[in-house]
Amino acid sequence: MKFLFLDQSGKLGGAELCLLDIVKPYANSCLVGLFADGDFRKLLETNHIPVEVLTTQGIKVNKQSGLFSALASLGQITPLIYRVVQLARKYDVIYANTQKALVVGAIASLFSRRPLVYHLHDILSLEHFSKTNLRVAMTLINNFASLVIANSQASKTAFIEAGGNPNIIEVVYNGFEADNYQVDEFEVIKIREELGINDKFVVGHFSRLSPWKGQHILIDALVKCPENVNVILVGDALFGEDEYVQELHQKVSALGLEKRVKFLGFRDDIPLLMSACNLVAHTSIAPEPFGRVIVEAMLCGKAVVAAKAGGAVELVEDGMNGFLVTPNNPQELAQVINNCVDEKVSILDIGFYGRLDASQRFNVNNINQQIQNLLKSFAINK
Ligand code: UPG
Repeated sequence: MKFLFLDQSGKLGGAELCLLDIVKPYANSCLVGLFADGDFRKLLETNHIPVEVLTTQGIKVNKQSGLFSALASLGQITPLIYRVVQLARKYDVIYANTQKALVVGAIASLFSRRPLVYHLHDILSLEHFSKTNLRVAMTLINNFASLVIANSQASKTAFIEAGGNPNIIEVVYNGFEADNYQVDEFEVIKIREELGINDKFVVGHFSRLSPWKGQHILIDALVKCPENVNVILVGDALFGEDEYVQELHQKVSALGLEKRVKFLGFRDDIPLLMSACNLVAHTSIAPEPFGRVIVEAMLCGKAVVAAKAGGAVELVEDGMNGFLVTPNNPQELAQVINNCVDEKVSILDIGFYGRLDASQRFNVNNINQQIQNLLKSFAINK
């Protein structure tokens, strides 16, 4: 079977990093079509995955867009749809990995008569999407997708609650190569020195800078922690959240935390930076669909404290392989951080168990096998 994978982003978000692992076994029988150029294209090329940037014109619709901009964007994407229809005829299945890829993929599936698989990386609810976008997504999925792969039970549940067809959806978690998260202890000492955090208790936050990822919650919690607790914020605004970045900087200055909070921007050495932390915080204020960072922290042997909602609840067992706190509650988050600083809980034990647990549950080979089995049985039933 030959696959045409579609993804709207040239940037490296969680959906793109997940797709990279999924496409590897299909390197000889697929094409990844992107709707923007960027680092994702380069990473696919480095991994010898056939990739083509299908348009250089940005699609000006986001998760909160209303009906007007959704309709206006249709004109914009007509040449792209035409190109995807042509391409799809050379492949057996269209696999859409993002919401804009779903829109284009659904229309292309209709004209090329190729089945559509949709990888759902989102919680389809009004907390994340405008009413229009939600309605468009549900209509397209229910009418065009033959299979939906949800990244967590939480994403599946939200899909069904939003009116999605329960007979077409299966849960498959993101997969990870555990060896990629083993870091030389010497490198860890070096990076802690470089960052000037040698003698600090370091809490790391690893996400694009975006209001719903809740970096501000960690900053608010930091005020309630002792001086030797420092924060590193790893990630950048990927999708135009520049105002939020400014707000974060202003907040850090207003609270006099400049020496205790470091903005490191987007980095490609996540395992090293995570290994340099004492604790990893995951502070999304809306339910996180899956939460790659949580699993990655576990694979680095680090305790993780995560907001208790969405997919995070499926990944973290409170007190066993991490901690769960009420979302949007800096006070509770500070309490957990302070317990870890005071060694009231053993973050080493939690990190040790987390690594063991995550390397078994999220093994990339097993996960890829699950996806391949789904795609195979789906092809047989077609
Ligand atoms: N990351 C970097 N460099 C940085 C910051 C982050 O490589 O500077 C990585 C990070 O290690 C992680 C990824 O970026 O692997 C971000 O993952 P996540 O926050 O989970 O992804 P989202 O971009 O929010 O993507 C969506 C869902 C998320 C789900 C993911 C995969 O929101 O819940 O885990 O898709 O299904």
